Amino acid sequence: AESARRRKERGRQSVVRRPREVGARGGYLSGLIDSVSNALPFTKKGAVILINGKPAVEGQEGQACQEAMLAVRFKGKIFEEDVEEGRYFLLVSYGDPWSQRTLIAHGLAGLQGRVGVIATDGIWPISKGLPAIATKGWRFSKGRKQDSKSTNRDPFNHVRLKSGTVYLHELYSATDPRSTGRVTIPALWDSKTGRIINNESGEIVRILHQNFRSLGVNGIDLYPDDLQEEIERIRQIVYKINAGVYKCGYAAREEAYRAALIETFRAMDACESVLKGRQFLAGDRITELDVMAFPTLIRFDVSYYPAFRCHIRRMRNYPNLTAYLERLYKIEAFRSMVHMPTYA
Ligand SMILES: N[C@@H](CCC(=O)N[C@@H](CS)C(=O)NCC(=O)O)C(=O)O
Repeated sequence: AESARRRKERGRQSVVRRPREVGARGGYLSGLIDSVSNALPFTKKGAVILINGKPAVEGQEGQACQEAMLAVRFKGKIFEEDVEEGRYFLLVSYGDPWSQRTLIAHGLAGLQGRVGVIATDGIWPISKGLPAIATKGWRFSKGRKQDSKSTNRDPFNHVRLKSGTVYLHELYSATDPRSTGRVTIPALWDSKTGRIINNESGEIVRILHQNFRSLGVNGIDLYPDDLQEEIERIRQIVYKINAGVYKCGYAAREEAYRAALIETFRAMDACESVLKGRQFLAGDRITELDVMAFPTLIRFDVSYYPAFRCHIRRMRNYPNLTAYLERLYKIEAFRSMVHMPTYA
C-alpha cells in the first residue's frame, strides 16, 4: 500500500503537471500559463540582465539584442543531391526559443528519425555568467538526449574529444577556423563533412520544410506561393515581438526600455488584430510565421512579462492571441515544445 506521504507527494506533482483551469477562457494551456506565472514574483524592475556575463551598461541595449538575434555566422543551403537520411542533425536545447522554432518545423515536416536532433547538456550555455574560456559554452556529452532513430553511428565521431564531450565552439571552428565570438544554438550540422551548414533559426526552418521535403513524411509547405505576400506583410510584426522582448529585457536605460516596451506592445496589439477571424497568422494554414511566433508568445507571461519587464499586458488580455495559442497547442509539434516550468 502506498504511504500517505507518497500519495501526498504524488498529489503535489500532479498539481504541477495538471494545473487547475483558470479563467473564463481557461483551456488547459491558459491554466498551465496561469499556474506558473501566478507563482512568479512580478517585480517592478525585473531581473538584472547579463550580457556576456556582465550586467548591461548604458548604450548596450540595442547592441545586445542585435548581438543575440544576429549572431549568425553560417548561412549555407542544402542541395537536393546532398539530401540523405541520417546525415544532418539539429543541434539544439529543448528549452531555448530559437531552437524550438527549428524543432517545431522538424516535427511538422515529419523529419523525426530522418534529420537527427542532438540536445545540449543543459538549457543554458554553461558559460552563462562566467567567462566563456572557463567553461567553453554549449556542449554535448555522452548522456545527451538524441533522436535514437536517426543513426546508429556516433555523429560526432570525427570531432570527438578524449573526454567524450564535444563543445559547440569546436564545431564552429571545424567549419570555419577563423570563427570567433558568439557560439549559438540552434545549428544545422552535416555529419558527413563535420561542418555547420546554417545557424539562423529562420533559415533552418525554411531548409527543414523546403529542402528536406523528399525526406519528410508530411510533405508540408510552410511558405506556400499563395500566402507569401501575406506572410511578408505580417513578418515584421512577428519580428518586432521576437526582438522587442529582448530589447525590453536588455535595456539598461529607462528611455530605451520605455521605447522598446511601447514598440513591443504595438506589435502585440497588431498581432491581436491580424488574428481577428483568422485561424493562423497568415490565414487558414500554418506557415513559417506561426513557427517563428509560437516560442516567443507561449512564454510571454511566464518569461518576458516578469524577467524582461514586458508588463503592459499579459497574454491573457489578448483573446485572439490566447485562442490562437490554444489552437496551436493542440498540435503535437507545438505542444511538445511547451515545458512551462523551465521558462520561468
Ligand atoms: N540568430 C540566431 C540567434 C540564436 C541565439 O541567440 N541563440 C542563443 C540561445 S540561448 C544562444 O545560443 N546564446 C548563446 C550565447 O549567446 O552565448 C537564431 O535566430 O538562430
